[in-house]
Amino acid sequence: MTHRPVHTFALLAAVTALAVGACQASTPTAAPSATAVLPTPTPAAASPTPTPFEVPSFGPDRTPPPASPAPRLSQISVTLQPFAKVPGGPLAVAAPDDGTGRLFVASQDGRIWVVQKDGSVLTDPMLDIGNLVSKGGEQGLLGIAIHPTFPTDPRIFINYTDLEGDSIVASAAVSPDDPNVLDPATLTKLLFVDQPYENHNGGSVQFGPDGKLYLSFGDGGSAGDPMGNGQNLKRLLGKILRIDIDGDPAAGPYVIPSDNPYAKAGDSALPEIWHWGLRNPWRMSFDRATGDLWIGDVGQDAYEEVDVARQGISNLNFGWNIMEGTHCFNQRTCATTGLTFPVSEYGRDKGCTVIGGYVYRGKAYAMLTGAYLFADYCAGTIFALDAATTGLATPVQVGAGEPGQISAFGEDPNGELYVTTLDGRLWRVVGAAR
Ligand SMILES: [Ca+2]
Repeated sequence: MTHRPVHTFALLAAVTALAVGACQASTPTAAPSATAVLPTPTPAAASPTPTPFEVPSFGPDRTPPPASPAPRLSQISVTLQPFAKVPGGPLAVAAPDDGTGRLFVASQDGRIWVVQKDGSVLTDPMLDIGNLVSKGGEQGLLGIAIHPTFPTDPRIFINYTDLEGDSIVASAAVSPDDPNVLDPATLTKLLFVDQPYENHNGGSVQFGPDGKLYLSFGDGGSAGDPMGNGQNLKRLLGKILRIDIDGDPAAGPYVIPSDNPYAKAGDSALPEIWHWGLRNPWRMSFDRATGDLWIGDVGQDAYEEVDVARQGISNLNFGWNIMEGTHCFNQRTCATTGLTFPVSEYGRDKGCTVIGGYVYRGKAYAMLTGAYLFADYCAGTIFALDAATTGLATPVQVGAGEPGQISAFGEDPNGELYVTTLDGRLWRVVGAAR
């Protein structure tokens, strides 16, 4: 098969002059037929058994809301209300649940900004690691998460590409002298992942309801996953990882939770792996009401997809690079046994790079409750799904944002949502009936 044109994650490339070689698409070839008949599935190696883990109670402000009717997606609209201006290409939001109303916004250029509850932005960044970070294209400071017990535990966690283009997960602690400063002297590297190409770095960092740290990594880049990382359990690329950062420091920078599916796999699989078969899971989130993990996995040439792992389920193989969405990608070996299909997908008629969002659980816009909101970077479209969907759901357009700019969603302690755009703005998500 001829070399496929490289889609996509044009994200970020749009805001930099950096022309990543792999992003210079050749003449597109015909997309795989949407009606292609799947070959007879061949038996897969031992199909993984989803493993439940125990989820502790959600805490006083994490009480699941009472059962509510399914969101009426055709009757809601979402608009973006300007809230703050954030320099450097904002692309990730974390909110400390400490009563201050602050938001910590990470920008691609290596800075973290403090946005106060009135939308003003502190003059000095909370942290500036611009001198440690490769920037442009899909590289940079890519993710941020705050320790669940913050500020008792003063650490925040970040994922960035270093000057060699490799991925680093690190922590830094808030200064005891200033709650708006992360002490650079406390910067501690936790995890290193070699990146063979510049694109598909993933980069999302989230704490689960179980208090463990979840990390998303893309397949390593180029196009079509030439190294086969997505399906290789001996690589951290193309995976969601789960680590425990509250272990005994003497045991190392993190420890492997004993209930990780490959915790005791020896040489056959890496113990950090939680889910696999992903291409570029740029943004992911947990539904605070259910504990479900939602993943926006950026597609290759034809299909963008949304994946979900219901609460407590591990070891799902989301199919890349055997499948792109629900369609065979590698036609010669399209063995679908054991694969988990997306809960939603869309084609090039609707966009080209999915930006994973959040299930709305706030109080301000009841009509959005239970809707998973996400976006397409290229089109600027805001989509919704019923978070309780049990089949393949068609995304419903509920709004329009900034084409070529939407980089992420964020959630505050009240469950209200935000959107970042690479042109330097933070927006509030506002719901209405239509
Ligand atoms: Ca998939």
